[in-house]
Amino acid sequence: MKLNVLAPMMLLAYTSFALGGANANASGSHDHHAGGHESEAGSPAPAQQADKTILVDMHDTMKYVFFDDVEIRVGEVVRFVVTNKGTLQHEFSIGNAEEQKKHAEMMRENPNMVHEDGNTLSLQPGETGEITWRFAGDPDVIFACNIPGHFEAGMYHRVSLQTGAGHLHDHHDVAADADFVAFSGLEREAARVVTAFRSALEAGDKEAALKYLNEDLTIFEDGGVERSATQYSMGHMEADIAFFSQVETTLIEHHVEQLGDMAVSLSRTRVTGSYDGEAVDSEGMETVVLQRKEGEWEITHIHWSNF
Ligand SMILES: [Cu+2]
Repeated sequence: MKLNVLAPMMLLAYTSFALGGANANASGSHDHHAGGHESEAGSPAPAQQADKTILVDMHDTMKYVFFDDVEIRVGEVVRFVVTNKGTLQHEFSIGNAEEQKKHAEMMRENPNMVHEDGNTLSLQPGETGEITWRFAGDPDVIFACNIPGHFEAGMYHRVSLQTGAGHLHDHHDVAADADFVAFSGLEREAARVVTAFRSALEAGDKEAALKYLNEDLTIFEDGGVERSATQYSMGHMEADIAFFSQVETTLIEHHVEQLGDMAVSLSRTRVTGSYDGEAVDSEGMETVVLQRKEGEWEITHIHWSNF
């Protein structure tokens, strides 16, 4: 919500830059696109015609993080302000499924080509760029990074455009699936603490793991309660370390919200492999509450469940 407040300010800041639109970007390297690159999914538009602005982060985890619901109607003009949060180059390209497939093939054949068509933003690490797009035509739209290997690693986001006016929820289930974002807020400091704690458990480093726990924390686990870091270290912790160091855990979903000096982390993991000779294939859910004390984030509550 806070990010939305920034949008009008940023709009002012970008107006002069955006007047040239996508054509200005394209003119240097692709003369045949100088008239504006048409796509089955629509065409570039001037930023001042935008009906709304959507902020997007790109991460080396091959994920786009959208800071607003990606509910777009056919005919709507949307301005995307995109930041590359990673250490690799990434793209934010708009097209329909067929175009994105072709684009990916082209990039594979010619990995060093710089893509500056009107439908593609190509950003270096740390860079922010923007693209304003009028969605018209094919309602099956894919945002994709076509750097070789990235699309294949899951760096795309598919949306079905809403048709007609005022019927946003006609296709609610479909839209909910298409807009599902599995990872959000992972750039936050509190998210790093949760990840570091998990890594320490997996590495079997009890001392490192304990550094992230507030002494007065509460842990709910398997129907039991532990009411301090000391109690945990003398209780379940050994078993948790033994378990996590033997199995393979894969994050399915992870969201971190930070509100002042409090943060909440919600995650789901897939746990596979074997533990003490028994095959394991289960899902774990974890809720972690953190507090910031003297500038440092500490875990004050954990709730784990497995099924
Ligand atoms: Cu990428």
